Amino acid sequence: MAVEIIRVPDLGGAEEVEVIEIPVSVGDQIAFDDTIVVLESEKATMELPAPCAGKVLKILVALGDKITAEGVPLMEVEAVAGGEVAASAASPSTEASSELSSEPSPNQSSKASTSGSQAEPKTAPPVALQPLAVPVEASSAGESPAGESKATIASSITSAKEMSEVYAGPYVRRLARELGVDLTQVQGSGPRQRVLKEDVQKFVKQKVESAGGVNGGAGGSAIPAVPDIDHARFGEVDTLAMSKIAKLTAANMHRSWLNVPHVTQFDDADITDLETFRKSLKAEVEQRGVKISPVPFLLKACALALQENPVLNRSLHSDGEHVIQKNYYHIGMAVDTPKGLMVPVIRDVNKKGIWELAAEITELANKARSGKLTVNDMQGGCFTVSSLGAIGGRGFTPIVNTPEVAILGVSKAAIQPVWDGSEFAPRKLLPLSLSYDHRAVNGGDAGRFLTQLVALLSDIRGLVM
Ligand code: CAO
Repeated sequence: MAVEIIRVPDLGGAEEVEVIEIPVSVGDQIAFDDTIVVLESEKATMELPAPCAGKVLKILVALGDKITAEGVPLMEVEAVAGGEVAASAASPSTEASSELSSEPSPNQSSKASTSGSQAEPKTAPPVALQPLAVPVEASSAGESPAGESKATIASSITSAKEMSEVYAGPYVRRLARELGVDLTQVQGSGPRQRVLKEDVQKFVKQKVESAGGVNGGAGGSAIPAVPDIDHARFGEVDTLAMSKIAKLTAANMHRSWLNVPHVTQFDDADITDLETFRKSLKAEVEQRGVKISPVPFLLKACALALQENPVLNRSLHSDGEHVIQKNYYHIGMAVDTPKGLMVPVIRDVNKKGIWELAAEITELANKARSGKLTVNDMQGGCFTVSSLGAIGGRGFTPIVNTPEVAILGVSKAAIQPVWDGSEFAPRKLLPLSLSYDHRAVNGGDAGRFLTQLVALLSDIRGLVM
């Protein structure tokens, strides 16, 4: 491995340049073309690319050093074995104009000097520095940064507007591009508000923190995107359009999932007696022509439990200072339709009897399935019941239907052995899962609600009294 000394190339006519950034440290592995030093003249900023790959052994200049001539040694690099010194020292966006030799040629004499640096110049590599970022005052009237006569403005600066708005070098611009940072949003802390690498890093850190990534701040959207996959590479696929309802449901679920700190609590209600009672209604069901499933009992029990546990009958106010206590008991009921999930709302459930509720459930479910629900039918809910009992499953964690603060998931009831104190008895247990917004509802509130709900369903006298 050869030790290469990287030197300042031709200053392109500038009388003095200042070392304003050193984006590498001793010990860093650098690749060919990596930016190793950024220099600034009176009118332009110049980024020096590494002419070889290797390990930084010594940095021979310091921030603030003034360089007045070419040839000043900048860095000692242990070049990788077999790695040749690059034929170009120009920026990646410009053509090489000549060779930047890491070793001074014998007939080259030192013309360079620095102030504040310990380095002594030895050679003058014959390559022009390219001005890559232009300070505000040099960017007007289409004037090229004339002090650097051979200079061209790098293509990384794409518009005059950008040039006049942001004062930053290509290294910083590239870093910003890689991190998706809009440089016009970044406050520069360098000379003449030049945006430095540290400014971009600080900006990203602040964004991450304000998005809740580190300090748990409120809101934010720093969510990594799911990569797009070409599924057809793995087999035959069809791309189907989503229905309006499916798109709306997806948006609502996403919003709730991102905004609401969910907790889900589980319990089983012993509905053996409820089921016996329900089956005893068979003749009346036929006579009235109204079908009764466990769902109207569930709605009624929820309304009563909400009355006793008003914390679950609230919505959070958007000002973050208040909650809205609802003194009515309108309950949404999730309906599975061919076009997607719909949630019609049954109003004043606490004031209605089981037959009335059963009739309304059937009517609203039919309207949902035939696409006849009105907007009004789906507004004003305080709480939602999602019953998958007829479909199956032992439990699930429903997503709160915001701005409500709680939702009840109902799974399939099944007969199970229950210890009654002296023996196991076959009882019909209904699995319940209560998800709630932990910003509005504490575990104690949810526990009391669910315990009361279980009690009401297990002894339906409480429901009808
Ligand atoms: N356990 C066991 N059986 C149950 C049950 C339960 N928890 N709940 C209902 N059933 C039975 C009923 O007893 C009835 O059977 P019988 O006629 O033998 O008595 C049958 O299932 C009726 O089911 P149903 O679906 O016709 O009526 P329902 O009143 O139970 O439910 C409705 C109405 C609208 C809630 C339901 O049809 C529905 O759409 N559920 C899906 C909700 C949903 O998709 N939730 C997920 C949302 S989040 O993705």
